[in-house]
Amino acid sequence: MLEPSDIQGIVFSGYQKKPFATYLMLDIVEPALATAWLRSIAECVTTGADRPADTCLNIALTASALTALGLDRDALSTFPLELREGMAGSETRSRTLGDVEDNHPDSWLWGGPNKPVHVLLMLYARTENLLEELVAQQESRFSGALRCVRRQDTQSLPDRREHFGFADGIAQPVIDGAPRTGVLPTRTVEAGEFLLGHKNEYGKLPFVPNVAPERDPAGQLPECQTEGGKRRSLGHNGSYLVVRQLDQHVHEFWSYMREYAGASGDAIELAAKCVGRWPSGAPLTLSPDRDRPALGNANTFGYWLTDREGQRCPVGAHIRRANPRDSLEPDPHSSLKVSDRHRIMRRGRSYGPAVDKPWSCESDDGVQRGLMFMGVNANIRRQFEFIQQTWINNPKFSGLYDEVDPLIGRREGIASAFSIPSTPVRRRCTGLPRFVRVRGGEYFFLPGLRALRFLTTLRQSATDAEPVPSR
Ligand code: N7H
Repeated sequence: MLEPSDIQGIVFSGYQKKPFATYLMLDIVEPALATAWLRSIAECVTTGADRPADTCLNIALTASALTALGLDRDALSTFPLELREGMAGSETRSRTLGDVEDNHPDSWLWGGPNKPVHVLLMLYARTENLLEELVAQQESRFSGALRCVRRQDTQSLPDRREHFGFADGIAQPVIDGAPRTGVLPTRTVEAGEFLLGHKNEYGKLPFVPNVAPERDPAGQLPECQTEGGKRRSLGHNGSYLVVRQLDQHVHEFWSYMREYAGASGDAIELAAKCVGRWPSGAPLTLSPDRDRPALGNANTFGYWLTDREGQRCPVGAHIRRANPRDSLEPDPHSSLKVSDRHRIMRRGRSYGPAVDKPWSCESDDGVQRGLMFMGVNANIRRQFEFIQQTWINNPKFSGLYDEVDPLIGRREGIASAFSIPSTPVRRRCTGLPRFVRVRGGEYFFLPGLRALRFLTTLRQSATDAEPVPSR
């Protein structure tokens, strides 16, 4: 049984009924004040059991924040290396993620070595006014304790589109045992893929961050099952949040599509081949020749039976790389099992003003816009990083040999091509420019509510409080 009241709401919901959202990236300047602030915030966090009419608030913390709040080294060392190092923590990780050259953390607007953040405050509201009130209220609450490194407002685009003009947020894993609101019964994924302390797709209870029992004298945290009950589980009902600020170059994208489609071709069809869905969301594999908005929500499809070679949805299309479903070798059943071990719950939102009719966009207006990508997963290495490294940025993905994801794949050191299987011969687009640039990012711990409250008690008892770390 899941305990929604101990789980932050963002695990279960993208808060679509709250179309206005702002993300505040904060760093802790006064640890003792920050602890007091966190104590008051913990009571305002929206949980999976809440259905607030007007506003929602969720919070996530970096490894440096945990230290600043007084978590000892012993407990911190139980967090995975990815979290402890951070998204930009090593050159190896940056290369793994494709964060090199123009995407390198040195040039990020936040996160990375130059602008570290400790806390991510996610604020959502039903109206613009309610959001402004919420932001102002929060700013006055943390003032003196934390400093705002970056405020990122978001933008809900019409028809749930993202900036290139495609419907987004359609294919999401359904968590086994989660409160379902209006979701048709479908294939579910074990809760442990998105929540710590629960069984995952390997049928295992994976290792969970934990603390020594003497650090939790009041017994606020549950016993840690993987440690035979000898330690307390800090991770229980928590998760990890991957955040990446991705600028989108809409003009670049559509001028490439128009140029490559040629006078007799269809730029929208070519772009749909790159995405794997038509602008309405209709999957190419179900409707290969034209957009059919009636299929805009379709999500129960595979590739193996009808589209193994990618004649409908190219093997290298974005959605097929990000979730190959049943199309991996050796057979559809094993493939689905493998794919289910690399799912991610996408909770991102767009930022920057929408481009009117992006497909006919004639010039670059120079305005910053993009996607604040947010992915919830219980194992950053096996889920987000695997998708990014082994599927999206892998030139040898599924029988391909020298190309990467056409939308978001890296561009350095590879042919920057995209193959479209067709009869009698495949079509091949070359010289794809960079359509997306990484402008910031970080890995966060998304604590459960009990863990969040526990984190506000550490400084009262800590005698060995450490100074605020920069990372
Ligand atoms: Fe992607 N886009 O708008 O073109 N994505 N994505 N994504 N993406 C999807 O199925 C997009 C990014 C996934 O289960 C759709 O909801 C853009 C990252 C996954 O079939 C569209 C950016 C990662 C899926 C886009 C971006 C992913 C998916 C189809 C960056 C993970 C579900 C709508 C600016 C590393 C696949 C839908 C499935 C779908 C777009 C980034 C992952 C339209 C513009 C960084 C797992």
